[in-house]
Amino acid sequence: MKRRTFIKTASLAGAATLISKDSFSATPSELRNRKPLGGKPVIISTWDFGRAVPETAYRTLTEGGSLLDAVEKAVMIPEADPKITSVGYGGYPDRDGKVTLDACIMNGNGDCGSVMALEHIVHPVSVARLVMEKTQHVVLAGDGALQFALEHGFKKENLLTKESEAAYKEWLKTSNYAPPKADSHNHDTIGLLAMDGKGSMAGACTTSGMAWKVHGRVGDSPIIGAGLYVDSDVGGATSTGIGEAVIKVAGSFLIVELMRNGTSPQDACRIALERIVHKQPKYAERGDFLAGFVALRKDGEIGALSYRKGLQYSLNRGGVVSIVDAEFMVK
Ligand code: SD4
Repeated sequence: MKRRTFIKTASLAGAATLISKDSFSATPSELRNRKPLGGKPVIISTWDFGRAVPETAYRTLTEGGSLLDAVEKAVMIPEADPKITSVGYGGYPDRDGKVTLDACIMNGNGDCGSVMALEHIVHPVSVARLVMEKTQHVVLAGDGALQFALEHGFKKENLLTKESEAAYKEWLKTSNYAPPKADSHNHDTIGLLAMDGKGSMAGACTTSGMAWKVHGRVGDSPIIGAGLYVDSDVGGATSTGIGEAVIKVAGSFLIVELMRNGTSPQDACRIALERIVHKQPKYAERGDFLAGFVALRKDGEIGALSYRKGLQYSLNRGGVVSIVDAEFMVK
């Protein structure tokens, strides 16, 4: 079989289709269990934001950059892309027409920084990194975060594109708040985890959050432990989907702690999603509820699971990139 055209449908109920766009044909479970190749880096991120994302993170590491450089540079790609309506520049605004961005960054020693509801800055992840490196704090929010960014040389920009403004005007006709369905056409938040060849890790997560949200709403993505958590002793996890649901179970922290206690990354993702719908059955009742996690354990084993079908993840294992449909829990 030609690797480029390899498409395999897993036969297990609820299992997903693997799309291997490159030279890496394996089932999701084979991918999950593959160990780090000769001590080479492993990168995993939510959705398919293009090959440049996992390639950039990998190249940064192999060219001697730090883990923080790797995760920051990789997620800056969708942040700057005006066509991506769920991250950074071009992201859909809130119900007042304002684009407010959430982002965080964390390394495996527990150093972390975060910005919440930040306006006018194309690269919130870079501001989050500066919060971590230049202040005694972890989180800056709203106007204070903007002031901090401007003081550190970031340029104030209009993040609304012609297209996102047109979408907002269309939405205003009904002003009906319904979080957009998360699927591969509505590319969602990027959460990215990177491990170097020695098992040290870092992660970043960045988003424009839910379109048409209440002004000032902050999702899971910039909340350490909800949208992202990394511990080089164990591994990391990051999330996408309805942030409120993920916050309620401290999803990423939960997954890392489960892995610490011996649960596999895939089972840890499943337990976190089960926890959400066990505690809050209303989410399971919603036909379009989507939350998903990706996880990376120190030995290179990965997990990736969404509540409903639709999540993809990007993987770069030892320099080989694959874009994979994640397994899901319910049809
Ligand atoms: C949020 N989790 O703000 C993010 C956005 C997202 O599907 O991933 N939406 O809730």
